[in-house]
Amino acid sequence: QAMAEPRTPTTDGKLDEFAAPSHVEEVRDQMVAFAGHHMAAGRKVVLITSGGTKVPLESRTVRFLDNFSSGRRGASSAEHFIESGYAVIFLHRHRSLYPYTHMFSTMNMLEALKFRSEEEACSDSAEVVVNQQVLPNITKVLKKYQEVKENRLLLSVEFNTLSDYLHLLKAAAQALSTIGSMAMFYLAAAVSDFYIPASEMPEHKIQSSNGPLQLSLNMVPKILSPLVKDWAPQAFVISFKLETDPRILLEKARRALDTYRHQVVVANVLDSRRGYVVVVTPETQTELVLTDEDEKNEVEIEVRIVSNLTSAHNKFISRQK
Ligand code: 9Z3
Repeated sequence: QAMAEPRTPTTDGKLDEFAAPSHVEEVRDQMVAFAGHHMAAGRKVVLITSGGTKVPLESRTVRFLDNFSSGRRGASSAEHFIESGYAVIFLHRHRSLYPYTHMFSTMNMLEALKFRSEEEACSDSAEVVVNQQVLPNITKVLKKYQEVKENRLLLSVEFNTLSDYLHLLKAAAQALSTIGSMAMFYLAAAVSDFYIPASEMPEHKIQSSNGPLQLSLNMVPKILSPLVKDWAPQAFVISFKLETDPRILLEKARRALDTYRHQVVVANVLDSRRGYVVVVTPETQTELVLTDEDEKNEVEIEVRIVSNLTSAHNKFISRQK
């Protein structure tokens, strides 16, 4: 039996309740220039969102609600999109995982460095080099990173709060509407469904001397709705659906497609997200799975996700023509 759910408010896209970051116009101009440059070179552009949003409880924020996402999905996908010929706008949570550095994120930088020679170690101007035993594939990654930088294939934009995220996503959608169906949205960020409106937020730190804390949170309006309908109606749009209960995953994914009428939902369960996802479209349902063999060879599931979506995007573009 279908669950009854309260309707989530939609938005006409005005975002009045959310404070815009001061640099939003500047970022929009950068994104317009980026999209135009790559469109002229015949390159498709994907906007990737990555990492979790932060919802402050106080306006001088000491405490906040966070959504879980390490940013690994987004960072790894960015690399595979670039490998497939896309230019990438990487809209990510400050300090979440980043393309090309994400594989080194757990390492201690000092463990990867050594003095060129033992004698030199005493001098302040000693030359320091990378210990290739600790970072065996560093040359390959560095070469790739520099190539990407030189060809300006990656535009990095950061967010912290839910408000930043909403305004920057809107700006990105407006910027990418200039390139029509050549644009893809890959919305992997974990976005809060709840927030405290500015008018109800205390300015100062909430005091525990006032006793237990009761929070009342508003529903965040569904940004996917104006994105698909108004801001970038020609683009190829993919949202992600995250659940912890696998029994409701596919139903929720289908419901999202029905509600927002975009092209694809990638459905995943928190615990198995690294090795199993389902790519859901109105007509199809495709399971992508990593085998034990894949895991041994350190294959990332993002390579399969990106390959599936880039071919779907190509078909989408040729149908528009
Ligand atoms: C995802 O489902 C991503 O795949 C993960 C990736 C966040 C699980 P990591 O960053 O994890 O590699 O650690 N993202 C979407 C999450 C989300 O909030 N989706 C909303 C929902 O499920 C819809 S937009 O309701």
